Amino acid sequence: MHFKTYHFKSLTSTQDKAKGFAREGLSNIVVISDIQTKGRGRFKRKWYSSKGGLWMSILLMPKDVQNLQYLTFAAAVSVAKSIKKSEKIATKLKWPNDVHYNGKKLCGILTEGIFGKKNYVIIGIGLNANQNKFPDKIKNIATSLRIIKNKIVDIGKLKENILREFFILYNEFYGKNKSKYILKLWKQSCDTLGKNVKVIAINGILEGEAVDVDESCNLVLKTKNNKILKIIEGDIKVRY
Ligand code: BT5
Repeated sequence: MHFKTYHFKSLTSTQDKAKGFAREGLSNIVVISDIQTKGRGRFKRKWYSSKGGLWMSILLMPKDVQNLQYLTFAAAVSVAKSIKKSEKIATKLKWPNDVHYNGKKLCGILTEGIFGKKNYVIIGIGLNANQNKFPDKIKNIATSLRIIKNKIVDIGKLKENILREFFILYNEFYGKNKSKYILKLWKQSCDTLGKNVKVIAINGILEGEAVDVDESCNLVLKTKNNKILKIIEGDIKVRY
């Protein structure tokens, strides 16, 4: 698929810029910014976006907008594969939207939909690449490729690889009845399954074994009393 890339020095958020393009009726656009002054995560949380990271958003107009979580998974798989390829680092995926290394967050993904006469989707990828330190608030939970490798990495090459991998998955496997393959790939690199997790869901904290991620991308949790629960969204804490 043909897409156009726009690279900025500074933006509030690449998601916002991509939304602006969507308002103009445009799609198949990749927005990148060296820094973000108002980078965000899920539930309006702050995403620290200093210079050195790869901050990008992919704006698409998919036919199928039934389950956007598959796009989050496709992005996570693409990031992990690209890091493996260019940096030889084996990362793991954590439900629902993280790529991590030894339990520290390396990359977060934010998928947002704009629904109306036309439906747009914006997949935001935030990858800590060349930062060598983090603000106090996240220094114990975040890491970067530079910290892991102790050297500067080639962000341009990573970006190219991630986009190539992502568009292969999007073009060939995203959509009705096809997305299972994305889930399969995601599960192969996920290390949440089989572990005891604490789920911080919208309506409270739950504990149990993460037994599966189902075809709607929900986390399937087995509690101590053998109850099966499906978690649609939330955060999980896994002990590594
Ligand atoms: C995410 O949210 O992980 C999605 C992050 C998406 C960022 C990209 S960058 C390009 C695009 N433009 C944007 O404005 N956003 C997207 P969530 O799962 O809610 O995680 C947010 C939490 O991660 C925060 O509450 C912090 O605890 C932590 N955090 C913030 N900045 C971080 C960073 N740079 N590295 C690791 N963890 C971070």
